[in-house]
Amino acid sequence: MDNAETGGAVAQMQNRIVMLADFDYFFAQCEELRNPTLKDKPVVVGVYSGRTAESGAVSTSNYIARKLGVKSGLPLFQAKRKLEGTDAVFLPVDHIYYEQISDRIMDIFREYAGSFEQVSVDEAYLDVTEQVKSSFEKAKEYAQKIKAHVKAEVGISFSIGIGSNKLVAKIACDSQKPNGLTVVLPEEAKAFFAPLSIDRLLGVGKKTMAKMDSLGIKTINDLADFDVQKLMEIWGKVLGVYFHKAANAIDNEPVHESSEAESIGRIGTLKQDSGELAFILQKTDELTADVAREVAEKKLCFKQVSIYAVLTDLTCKSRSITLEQPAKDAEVIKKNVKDLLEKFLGESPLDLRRVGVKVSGFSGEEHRQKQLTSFFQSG
Ligand code: DGT
Ligand code: CA
Ligand code: CA
Repeated sequence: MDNAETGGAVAQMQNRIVMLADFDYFFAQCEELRNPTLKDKPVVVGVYSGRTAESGAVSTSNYIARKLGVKSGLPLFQAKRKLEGTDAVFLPVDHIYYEQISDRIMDIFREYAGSFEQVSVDEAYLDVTEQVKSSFEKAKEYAQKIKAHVKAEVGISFSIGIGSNKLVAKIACDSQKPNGLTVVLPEEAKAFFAPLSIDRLLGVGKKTMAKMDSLGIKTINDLADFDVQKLMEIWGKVLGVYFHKAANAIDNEPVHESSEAESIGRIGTLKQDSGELAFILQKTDELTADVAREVAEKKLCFKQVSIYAVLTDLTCKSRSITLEQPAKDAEVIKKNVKDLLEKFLGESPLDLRRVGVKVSGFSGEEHRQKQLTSFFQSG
């Protein structure tokens, strides 16, 4: 290999362009999407623990509610108190609906990305190096195009951070929400990180933060300047080196389609509300066929089968069963869905409006391979 070639390979590694997209106030935005009259009201999506009508915590809230002090994690009774006298709307989480919207957006992202990695229901990395020919200027326009596409097709807004690696993209994205678009050029990254608190780095939790604080490390700049040998003595080689590199905005982790779905599911609306097993099974059989097809494509085996039911009062219920042996066939899904549904219908006083089928607890050749790879990468 001659010098020019080696130089080229290094340059290519250095000129990566990575985006992190994070959907704005996601669960609450989904609720606004299905009911636009919510948009000018405080909206709180809560996880109701079910013991009393008031017990539970805020999952997320829209920005109107946030301005009034209602944020993720706040107990619901406190949220109610803070929003007393307003026309606030409280809603229960509807994960299936949010996942459906998320899936549609992720599919659009895939069209734009060279490599793609979904991190959670509302976050994904896109490596767009080739698509924008290593130009940050083009990357910014490209991001605007993706935002406009998703807004027009799905109706959801999100924030994007752009940087030369995943870490910079993530920190850039967090710096400006909602509907943000933040570009941090490679030569700006260290200065951009410098004043931030160390807990902005992945892996710095409360305990690590307290320890670093006792060493006089408060900002990312303090950490970047701290002797890497000492970091390694305290946290071990892997973590010590990671902290040092992260503080210096260095991150070589590739964007890769991760072991992806932890579950595969489909949901559909019944032609009419119903509590009748045979009628509902027509729908679940259709959904099962789709689920089984995806399971086969991905060469997976599953150990859990679940049903979802959205009732006429719009509450959402689910039931699951764990199989004795991992399975991969549609017939296994069908049989268990039928058993679960039969039992559920016997207990439910209300008819069903929508119904869903899901499998999870995956194993299988590809799944095992991916787990091994990610184990060695993280070690
Ligand atoms: P953002 O990104 O600041 O505009 O707002 P979100 O709501 O999208 O927040 P994010 O990205 O941290 O979380 C994505 C979703 O995860 C959010 O819509 C609801 C859920 N979530 C976040 N924090 C909590 C929490 O503390 N408890 C529960 N139950 N769910 C949470
Ligand atoms: Ca978000
Ligand atoms: Ca997020």
